[in-house]
Amino acid sequence: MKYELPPLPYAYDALEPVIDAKTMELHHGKHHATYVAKLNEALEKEPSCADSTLEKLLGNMDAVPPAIRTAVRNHGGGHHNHSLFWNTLRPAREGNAPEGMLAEKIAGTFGSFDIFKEQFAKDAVGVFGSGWCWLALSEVEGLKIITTPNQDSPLMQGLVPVIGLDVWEHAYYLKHQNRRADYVNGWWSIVNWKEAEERYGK
Ligand code: MN3
Repeated sequence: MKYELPPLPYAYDALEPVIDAKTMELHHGKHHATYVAKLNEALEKEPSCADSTLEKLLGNMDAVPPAIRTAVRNHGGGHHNHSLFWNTLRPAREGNAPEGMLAEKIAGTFGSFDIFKEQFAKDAVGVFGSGWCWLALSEVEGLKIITTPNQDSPLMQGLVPVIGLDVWEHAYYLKHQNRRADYVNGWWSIVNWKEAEERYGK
């Protein structure tokens, strides 16, 4: 199966002022498109992987043939991470917060939504180099905050990503330069919690 760059569910400028249109254009149209192209290129070399889903490949990296394992890790992870990222964003609004069951679980797990935000932001800002910060679901431990380097997916640790924040410099540098904390802080207003809740429910 050939993977395709999914269209954004909103316009390039929809996430202004947190994420500027130019960043979105490059991030989606160049960075994400490259992950898709290189993932396809790798999979063409290994027809044995053709019938698997990307989730299955990422969830069992040891089963991926060594010849394409690094490519699947980087570009398959990149495609999966970014597809999730775009879908869990929405235009900014004040007082943006989860509702319903996910809100209850976050409060129950971390103490309150504010404590969760504080802990998540600290971990996101603290990622050294390029990577991601996630709210992920473990079958055993429930909700947890984790970070991953590069394009590693929580699926590689047997966790299901609920929301993720891309903290690679390409995600924020044009607008925020070195101020990653400003980007993280602004991101709270554009999280699509409705989508996150649906993901959590599944
Ligand atoms: Mn990115």
